Parts: sequence; C-alpha cells; structure tokens
Amino acid sequence: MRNLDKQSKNSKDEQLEAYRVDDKDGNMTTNQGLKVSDDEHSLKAGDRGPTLMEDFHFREKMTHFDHERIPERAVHAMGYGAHGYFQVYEPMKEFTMAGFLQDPSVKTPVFVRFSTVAGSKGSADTVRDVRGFAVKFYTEEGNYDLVGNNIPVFFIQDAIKFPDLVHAVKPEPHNEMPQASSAHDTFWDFIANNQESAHMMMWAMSDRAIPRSYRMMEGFGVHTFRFVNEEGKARFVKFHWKPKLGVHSLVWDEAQKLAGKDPDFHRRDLYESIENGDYPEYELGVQMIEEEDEFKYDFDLLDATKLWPEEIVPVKIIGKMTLDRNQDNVFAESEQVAFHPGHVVPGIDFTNDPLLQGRLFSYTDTQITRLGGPNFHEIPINRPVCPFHNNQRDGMHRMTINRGQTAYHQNSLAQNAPRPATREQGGYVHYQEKVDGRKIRQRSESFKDHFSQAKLFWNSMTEVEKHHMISAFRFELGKVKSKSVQQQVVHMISCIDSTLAGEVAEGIGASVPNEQTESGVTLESPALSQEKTVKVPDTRKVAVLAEDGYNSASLNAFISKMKETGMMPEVISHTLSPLKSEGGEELEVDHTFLTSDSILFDSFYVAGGQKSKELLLGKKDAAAFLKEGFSHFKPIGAAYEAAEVLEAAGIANGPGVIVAEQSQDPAVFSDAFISAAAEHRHWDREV
Ligand code: HDE
Repeated sequence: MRNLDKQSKNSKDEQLEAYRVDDKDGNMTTNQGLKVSDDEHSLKAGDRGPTLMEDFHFREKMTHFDHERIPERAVHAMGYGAHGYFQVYEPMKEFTMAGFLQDPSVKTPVFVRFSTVAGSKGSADTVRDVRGFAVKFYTEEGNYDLVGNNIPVFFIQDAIKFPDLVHAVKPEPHNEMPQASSAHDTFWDFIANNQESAHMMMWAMSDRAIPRSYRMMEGFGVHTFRFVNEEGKARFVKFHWKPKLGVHSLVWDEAQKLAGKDPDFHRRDLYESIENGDYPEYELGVQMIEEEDEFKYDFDLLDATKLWPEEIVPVKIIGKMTLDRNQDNVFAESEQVAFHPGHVVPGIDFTNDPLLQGRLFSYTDTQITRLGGPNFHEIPINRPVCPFHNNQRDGMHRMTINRGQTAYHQNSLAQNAPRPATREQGGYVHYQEKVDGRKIRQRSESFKDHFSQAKLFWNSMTEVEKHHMISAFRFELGKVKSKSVQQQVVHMISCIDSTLAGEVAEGIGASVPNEQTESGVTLESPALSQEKTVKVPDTRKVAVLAEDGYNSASLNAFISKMKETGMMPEVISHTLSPLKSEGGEELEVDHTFLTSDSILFDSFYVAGGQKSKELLLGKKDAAAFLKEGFSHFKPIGAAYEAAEVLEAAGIANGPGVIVAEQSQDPAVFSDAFISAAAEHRHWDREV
C-alpha cells in the first residue's frame, strides 16, 4: 500500500489534483455527461439485426478507442516515471542565480523519467543500452529540465549525425529486427565508420549498459553547461546524479533471461520500492571549470564524447533528489511528459557544444508530432507551477481561455501586457558570450582525438569489468553477419587497446592488426569503475527457500534481521500453501519455484529444519535455483542443517557462500550474510 503520510505534498502535486478524476464516483456517462443505461449491447434493429448509425454511445466509445495511441518517442520510447522533490544542501549563490539552488529549506517538485534508448515502447527493460535519466524541476521560475543519460559521454559530437546514429541502432529497416538491441550489422557499421563513437562504445560495452536498477545508476547531463551568478560571472559546469544505493549492474546472462521472465524488471523495481516507502535518492553533483581555464585541459570542453575525470575536476555534491510518489496514470504522466534541454531558468545557460545546440532544436519539434500540436505545455504533467503568460494563441487542443482584446506585443490597448521582465525582475538574459567566426561546416581540431579517453576508460576498469567488456564485444560482434564490419571494429578497438582487440578478434574469428596503433594513454580514473561504488544492503531482495518442517526459530530470526536492515526477504516454496514449521507455526509463501526465478533476487537463504531440507532436496528446482544464483555471483546463505541443499546444487564453500555453524549465534550469521549481500556480487568465485 502506498505510504501517503510519508509522501510530500507540493505545488506540482496540488496542481495535478485539479485534473485527477476518480471514475468510481458516479454513474457511467458519455463524454457529454449523458448517463448511459447499457454498455453491453450496441443498438440494433432487432436482437439479430444490424447495428444502427444512431448509436452515438457505441460510436463515441469506438472512435475514442480507435485514436487511443499516440506516436511513441523516436528514441527513449520505453520509459517509466516517478514524482519527488529536490533540495539543495547549501546556497549556490556564488556560482548560480538559479532560484531552486539557493534555499535548503525549499523542496522543488520533480518528475523523473527513466528510459532505454533503442527499444520500442513496451520492450524489455534489461537490454544492453544507454539509460535516459530525465528530470523536470518545477521551479518557481519555470520548468528546468536536466535531460541526461546514465553514461557521461555520447556517440557523436555534432547533432547533425543524430538521425544517422539512430537509424543505425534501431531495428534494420528491411526486416525490422532486432528489437531493442545494438547487436547487429548497421549499428556496428556506424560505429566503425564514425570513430568519434569510440569512447561511448566502451561505455556501452561495459556493465553500465545493464544496470541492476534505475535506483542504482548514475545520471549525467553529458554536455558542458554554464552556471551564471548574479554578478554575471559564468563557469562551465557538468551535472552528475549519484545514487545513494551505489552503482550496480546485472550480469549479461541474467539481463537476457530477465528480458523474458520479467520484461518490466526495472519498472517494477522502481514502482515497488516507492510503494514500499523505500524512496530512491540521488545526490546532485557539479563539476565546475572557470571560464579562464577553458583551454587548460587535453580535451575540449565542448566535445560531448569527453568527460572531465573526477580526479582532475572534483564533483561537488550540492543537493539531493528523493522520488517518493508513483504516477497515477502512466499515459498521462510518463507518456505525455515533454522534456527539452532548452527548458532552463536564470543562472543556467548553454555552451556551444554542437550536440547540445542541435538538441535545443529537436525536443520541441518532436513533441509537436508526438503530442499533436504546439499546446503540449498545457498538458497537466508539463505545466509549470508558476504562472505563464504570452501572446501565443490557439492551435490544436488549446485549453487556456485567454481573455482580453490583445494578443500582440507591443500594444497600448492593454498597457503593453504581458510585459517582458528585466533581468532584475527575473527575466532570462542569455549569457553574452562573444562569438566570432566564419560560417563553415567543419569539426574543430580539438575534437579529433577519439581514442585517449576510450583508453582512459579501459585503464580504469578492474580485471572483472574488463572481462565483462570482452564478453560484451564478443557477443555483439558475434551477432554481426558482415565479416568486413567485424574486422573494421577490431581495427578500431586496436586504436584503443591491443589486448582488448586481440581478445575480441579471437572470440569472433577476426584477425588482429599487425601494426601497433593503440593509444599511449596510461592514465586511470578510478571513479569510472563501479567496483569502487557505495556498497549497502538496503532494499536487496533475499529469496528464502523453505518447505514444511522448517526451523522457525532460526528462520524467524533471519527474516526479522533482514527486514530490520532494510532488506526484502521473500519466501519461495513448491506451492503457495502456507508452510508449517517443525513446531506447527505457519508461514506465508510469497512465490513458487514456478512463478519466480533466481534472476529476480539479489541473494538466497536456505532455511533449516530436517524435513524442509529433505523436501528441498527431493525436487530439482531448488538446486537449479541456487545454482543459477551462484553462477551469477550472488551471495548464498544456509542454515546449518541446510548445507546439504547447497552441496546438491554443486555449491562449495567460498566467496559469498555462508553456511551457519552448529549452534552459532543467529546475529553473527545474519551479520555475515548482510555484509555478503552488500557486496552485490562475489566475482572471485569459480563458476
Ligand atoms: Fe535526446 N532526444 N537527443 N539525448 N533524449 C529525445 O525527445 C536528441 C541526447 C535524452 O524521457 C527525443 O521527447 C538529439 C543526449 C533523453 O521523455 C528527441 C540528440 C542525451 C530522452 C531527442 C540527442 C539525450 C531523449 C525523443 C543529439 C543525454 C528521453 C523524444 C543532438 C544528455 C526523455 C523526445 C524522456 C529524447 C533528440 C542526444 C537524452 C528526438 C537530436 C546526448 C533522456 O527529441
């Protein structure tokens, strides 16, 4: 049940309240308000006769249904949103005049939409892909949209190439396959022939592209923006979201299986954690560079294929976002929300990043087709919480009734209203950057190093992460049919790292380039490795395997300790009938081996009790369940008597396997299990 008391009420929530309708109050009516007497039968000439044109109720109902769908987003079609709020930790006056970044007591309402990029609406959540991380802040100065991704760089440097990138990654046009996957010829052909994508390619082949949860991934604004303070002083800024639960991923085998067993895995995870009151939290961080230091670095600040290593430009944590309310209606909110990087507030400005400049055109343009006209800002989820006035009028689906005689500027009949505001009155004044140049179609020389940061990323990975990347390349390129494309990609990889190129080449039967072309970069950025992330047990799911005759003393102690720690134990058994303990106590079963699967859990515990153990040993599915969890490097625990169940599954003692000792203090065992669960995965395990 939704924990309404804990949810914050805010200005956006109050505004949405005016549009919410509870259809269970009152009779069924037509859209004109006429009460309907029968919704089961169309109006016919006789009970076996033809339906009559006169049946306005049937026609209205059917017409509405016929037009229920709107075009899905060209990219980021599959997504899911949540409401919440943002609070700054301390006034940011020195750096920006943005009103929502000044007062720590102010809670700015937000709506966030997470997404995958390539798949259609309804495609599986756990595919290998970049994740969208779009945040709409409903500030008192207007809506501010931070439309980011979970990867800090991008495939291309100039927006003019975006349609090409998207055509290449989407299903191939002649057969509309594969869905939600980059493992096909056109994507890799694009990569090999557009080498600016080298850095992003490395991120996309890393574990970042298969997050465990939307709650456990970082977000990045990607582009360099500007902060501008009251004095008009500007600084370059990059935005980061850092999840309080740390950054964690699935393993590829698990991700693929989840796509079938639970295509809604990330949506469900977000929805359920908010319903449970486990509100996802992300800290907002900024990296700032002084304007005078623009050319101090060996990367161009305007190049979106480059990051600013955190060790060189530290991330200053400035606030926190909490997601505390699920949507009421996914179409009305997630589907109709319209983000745009050009939705800014005073104090936040753009740079000449050519990717950002192109995005500033694309987002409003796409909404006009997707949301059916230029009035999408009036849709409840998109409306600012502050008043908005201008001389824009009419158009499809206009809802505002603008009163008065004038709709132009300047005018005398309405004393020139609505009047533009001065900077002092809060009017947005663009940063007056001096620009001087010839009109040319060219890329700056400073954008031409495509491999140094790709190598930096590779250098920063642990051995396990490197191994995952090699497998990801082998998988993706192994699905490519063109030998030439495969070979071209191996050549491209060899410009980054020859060991990686050799490993990939071997896996796909390509040849390793002879000449040594790899990037000479030896630097690392430890912050890029997920292995160094925050590790906490909170909200981790524990599958508790038990049968009749379980030992209630040890199991009850274990379950209550897990709950106390904020973990989520769920009981799995062969049927849904309540279990009876050795002493006759009853225990509700949450899932059966049929309705659930090891891939839906973070960790496992086998309950004690002789009879329970024998029943678990008697059927193969408990062993299969545990074996799979073990092969995905997940923590596994067992009560003393249940050790045999692990043995039957071929699980030997080792990293992340914790079997209780005879007469061990349950608290000692639980603590060991909790630490193992917090580790997320035990990579040093032989599987
Ligand atoms: Fe987007 N992008 N994008 N993008 N993007 C869209 O806008 C576009 C880029 C991102 O949950 C579209 O409303 C261009 C980078 C997110 O509703 C479209 C370029 C980043 C979302 C569009 C980029 C993003 C979108 C499709 C290159 C990370 C989903 C539907 C110049 C910083 C927002 C829509 C949501 C959505 C255009 C590149 C993030 C077509 C032209 C880089 C999170 O307008």
